[in-house]
Amino acid sequence: MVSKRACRRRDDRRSVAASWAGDPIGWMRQGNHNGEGDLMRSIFTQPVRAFEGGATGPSAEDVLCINTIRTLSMDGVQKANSGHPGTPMAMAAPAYALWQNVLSYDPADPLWPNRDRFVLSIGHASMLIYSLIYLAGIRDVKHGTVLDAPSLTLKDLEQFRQLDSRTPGHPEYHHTAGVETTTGPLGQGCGNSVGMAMAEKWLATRFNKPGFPLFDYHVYTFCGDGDMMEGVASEAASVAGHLRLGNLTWIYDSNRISIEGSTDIAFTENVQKRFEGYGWHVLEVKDANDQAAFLAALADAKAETGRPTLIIVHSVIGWGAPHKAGTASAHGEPLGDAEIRGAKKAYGWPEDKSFYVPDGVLEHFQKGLGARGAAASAQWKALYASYARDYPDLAKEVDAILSNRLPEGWDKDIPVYEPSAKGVASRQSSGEVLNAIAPNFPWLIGGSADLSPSTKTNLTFQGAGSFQPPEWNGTYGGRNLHFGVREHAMGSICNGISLAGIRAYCSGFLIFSDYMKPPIRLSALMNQPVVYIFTHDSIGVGEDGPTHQPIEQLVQLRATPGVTLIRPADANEVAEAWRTLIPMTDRPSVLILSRQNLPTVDRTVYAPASGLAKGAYVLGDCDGTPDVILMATGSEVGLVVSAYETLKAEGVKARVVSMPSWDLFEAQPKEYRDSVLPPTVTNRVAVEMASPVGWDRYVGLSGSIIAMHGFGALGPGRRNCSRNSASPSKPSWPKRASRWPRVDSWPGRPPRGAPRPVSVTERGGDRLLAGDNPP
Ligand SMILES: Cc1ncc(C[n+]2csc(CCOP(=O)(O)OP(=O)(O)O)c2C)c(N)n1
Ligand SMILES: [Mg+2]
Repeated sequence: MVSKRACRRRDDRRSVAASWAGDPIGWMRQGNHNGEGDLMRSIFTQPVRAFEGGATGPSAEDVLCINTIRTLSMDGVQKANSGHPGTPMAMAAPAYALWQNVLSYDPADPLWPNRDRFVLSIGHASMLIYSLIYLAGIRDVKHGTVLDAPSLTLKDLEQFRQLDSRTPGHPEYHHTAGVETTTGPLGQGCGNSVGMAMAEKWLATRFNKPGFPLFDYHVYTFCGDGDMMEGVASEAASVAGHLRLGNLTWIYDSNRISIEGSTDIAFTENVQKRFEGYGWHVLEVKDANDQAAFLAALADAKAETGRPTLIIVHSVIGWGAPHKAGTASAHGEPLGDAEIRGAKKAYGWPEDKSFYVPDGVLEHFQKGLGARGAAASAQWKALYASYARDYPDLAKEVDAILSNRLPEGWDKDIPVYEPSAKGVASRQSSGEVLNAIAPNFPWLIGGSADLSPSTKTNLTFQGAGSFQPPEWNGTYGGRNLHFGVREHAMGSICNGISLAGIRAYCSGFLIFSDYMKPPIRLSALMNQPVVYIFTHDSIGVGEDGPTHQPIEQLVQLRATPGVTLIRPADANEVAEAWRTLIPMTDRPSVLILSRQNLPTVDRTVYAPASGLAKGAYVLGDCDGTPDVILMATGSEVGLVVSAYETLKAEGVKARVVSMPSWDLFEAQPKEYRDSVLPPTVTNRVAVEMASPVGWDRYVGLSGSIIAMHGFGALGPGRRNCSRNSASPSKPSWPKRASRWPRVDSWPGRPPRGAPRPVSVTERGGDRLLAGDNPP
């Protein structure tokens, strides 16, 4: 017997009695997802029994499969002694119904391009997807090849959360075949799924031809209360509603429990109305175990092609656990032996067996999901073979997309810029280079968070078009994406687009990269080559004031493993930056661009911009060993070049190094790095209009860093930068190092209580001219 749970009521006047006639499961519960009506949950009035089948119920085999998922999940968490058992137990039934009856997925070919996508945005419920992957017999994939071996074995499930296991705590893309995206940070899977649905629309518009529906897959996302609370999911839902993505279905596990207990303490809004407001089609399934109702909702969702669908599914977390069902303690800790035995008893399961997979379960999956997926993928492959005969050029593109190759000649029109003292803003030259590449790279698509006139990322050539639904007089084949003012979703969506093989870029002001940290990090974790373009890269933004002046953003981005950051110094470095980053298809890149003009360096006098590919290079040099090395990135390279010229004229042996990418530089062999920054030359100055953190690595203990310690100041950009001698507009460098600018040489508003910055002089800057090379 399952004990009765204490009844928690929001309003005692409301009736808590509810009896669902004909409910085969034998538990009663009342309330809805909106916080309206009674909120009585997990009240068991009868023993929890396994499904009984019948007209609306699942078959005996189905029940066996569902309970196998539940018990594997419980056992996996218990053995690991950590994890989240409750939601896999509760959502096993809808997950099984979706996979077994609806999902178009061939377990024998997890790379089949037109497969439906399943995203587990509730990544903490990872045992759910691992159990499904195992039971469905999804094959393993290595380096883009499907192997004749399962992605997961029962042994892998037993290794849940262990070092080097195939079953990490949260599902990881590339690590476990069958996982479509890395999830765990709540809300991200939702954002990714919108990107995947957009990618499908784009692919269908470009490649589908009469009689050749090459791309018509559907994207299904399992999300929870946490996802519904996260802003990124709301932003993404708003985008999906606007874009009328009828190929997207979110299944919301409304168990009204999260870590701190009932969601009544923090989350009482009307989700249904919210999503209806976004333009979604909203359905409700009152009982997660009601297979018939859930399948009907899925059919309804599929039939609705003009709007995304949210299916709100009411469930009881930890369903079946005698004492923990419906409580937060079923969320994120092992159930314990007694609860596991009780739950197994309730399921009609052998209580003593662990990781038990009854005979016939694997076969049953093969009869449903397996057979349906195999037929669909075989049919698609035959279709594609005739498509390749009829449309060879388009098929070539599809092949390149699917194998992560670049189109031939993508870089043939990248411009070369003439020297110019006036120069051009790097955001401007970047826009020009992007527009020179994009016509030769048809699946390079992207946009901005409402800033494309400023970030210069609009594709302006004939036929580029805007990605909009036909209802808004647009086409899903457009290449300019309009994310609206939704930076966080923009990054998350771009990860989803990228996971479909399309090359995605997005843009905004560098200061607002703060709003995009999670998706950038996930791009790196998933090796997705999203291009992040951030303009207005320094205090040169001026009039907008300190709120808009990036200081610590470069440090954060440089500190993110796997992210390549490039801050080019002039138009030709911008061109080289694009030439370098596009072939990097295994990692995200971040391009940092100026708002203000930057002089275009005369490459007949200084070294060619192709040096950018190595991250740092000697731009201007002296004969013999330099007495001082000046290094900078982006807009500050112009400053150090003028300092270099001044010092040179004074007979000082100086070297100037342009250092657009620490990451690329660190990837060079030691000999190269030492040739640029010889270890014996310790008189070094680094200049960057941003936080000094990290530059110590290159200037050493005796070097100097001219950087920012405050938040910048309010004022026109030129004046902001030129209030002292370190001026891009009026460069004039003191002859004596003792008069070099202080470390916080640019005007700034230091945070209250911040320590006084140390001056260059104090750090040994006067040794620069004295030629004293301390060890
Ligand atoms: C962005 C983010 N914040 C916090 C967490 C930590 N966390 C993991 S699960 C969870 C609660 C999620 O609640 P819900 O989605 O309702 O899941 P359920 O308890 O129903 O399984 C939290 C806060 C996280 N994974 N991601
Ligand atoms: Mg919940």
